[in-house]
Amino acid sequence: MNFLFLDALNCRNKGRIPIWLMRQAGRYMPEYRALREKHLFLQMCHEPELINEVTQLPVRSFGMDAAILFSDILLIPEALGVGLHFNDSVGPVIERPLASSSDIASLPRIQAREDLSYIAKGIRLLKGCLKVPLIGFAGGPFTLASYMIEGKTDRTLRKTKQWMLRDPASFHHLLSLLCECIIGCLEMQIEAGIDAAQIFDSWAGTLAWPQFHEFSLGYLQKIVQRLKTRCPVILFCKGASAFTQELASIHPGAISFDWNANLPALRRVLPANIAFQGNLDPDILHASKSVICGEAARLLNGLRGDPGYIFNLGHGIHPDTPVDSVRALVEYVKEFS
Ligand code: 1CP
Repeated sequence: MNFLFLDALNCRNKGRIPIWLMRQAGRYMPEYRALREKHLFLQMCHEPELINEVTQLPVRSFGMDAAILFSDILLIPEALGVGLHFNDSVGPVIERPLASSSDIASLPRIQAREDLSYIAKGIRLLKGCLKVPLIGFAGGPFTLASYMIEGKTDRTLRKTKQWMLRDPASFHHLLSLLCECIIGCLEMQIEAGIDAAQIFDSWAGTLAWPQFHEFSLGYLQKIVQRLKTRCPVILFCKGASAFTQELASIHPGAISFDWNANLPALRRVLPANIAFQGNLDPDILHASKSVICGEAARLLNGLRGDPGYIFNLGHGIHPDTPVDSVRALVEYVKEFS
């Protein structure tokens, strides 16, 4: 078993810096595209054998130091009955987006262990064969609420923020309901064997500072408090560097930063017992090998010897990323000393 990732997450890594990449199992990999020719994305998420196979693809091809469960944050909204499909050109589509507070009131109560049991089955299969730690995950309440209201990816989140400001009580009602579903889903994943959990509150960075406190942070705190004694929790928000102090104040195991952050400088303001992850710009993987290694070296040199640093991208790998660039990056980070 390779423990580098877990040691770093516990801020006691004395070996080389571990690496894994957000969206490491995805369309940039030829083996993934071959499977996608035979199955719809959602079928792949629902089928434990395929969860097992796809999760392992990047670990086998590149020697990543951690595996992230092949799944999606939108499986909770799907279980809540709002209808979900993935369109190759527009991405996720929620078929019946929430439009009023009565839509929230009529959402069913779900039990993760029953309604999302296929995820636990996939985790159990993986735990029988993986030689690296397994990261489970869920979306953050604000990010899930935004998909359920917008109906698709829309970086402005105008409908969501207008609802939040017009009727904060019903918006909080939705966030509370989602928070319980997320905790239930992650407790199920922990019982099935994940070694760490990452919360993707990807779109919380669109919030103003007081809004972030009110509509994201308090719910993230509840999730961290409920889970942290059972498994380390990593928080990811795009734009998190503006909220570093706030995220640190809820004592997660680690914070994952996007590429805006000056990571070596942030390390100096983060408590030493919080690990941190990131933050190479995924676009750099489209540059030449020497630029990729040069940018990786800049980060690695700035954080050399830090017992709580995990190398990653600042957000997910783009589907058109050259596979040889990913290989070159992973080899470079693993050989760096
Ligand atoms: O084959 C395909 O067409 C599907 C592409 C794909 C994949 C491989 C989607 C659709 N989701 C995933 C897997 C996925 N999603 C993982 C797996 C583990 C990994 O390899 O990292 C994870 C962690 C996610 C999480 C996820 N899904 C997030 C949060 C992370 C982030 O990027 O901020 C979000 C917002 C989603 C929604 C989603 N699922 C898929 C798409 C295209 C999107 C929209 C994301 C966007 O618009 O950027």
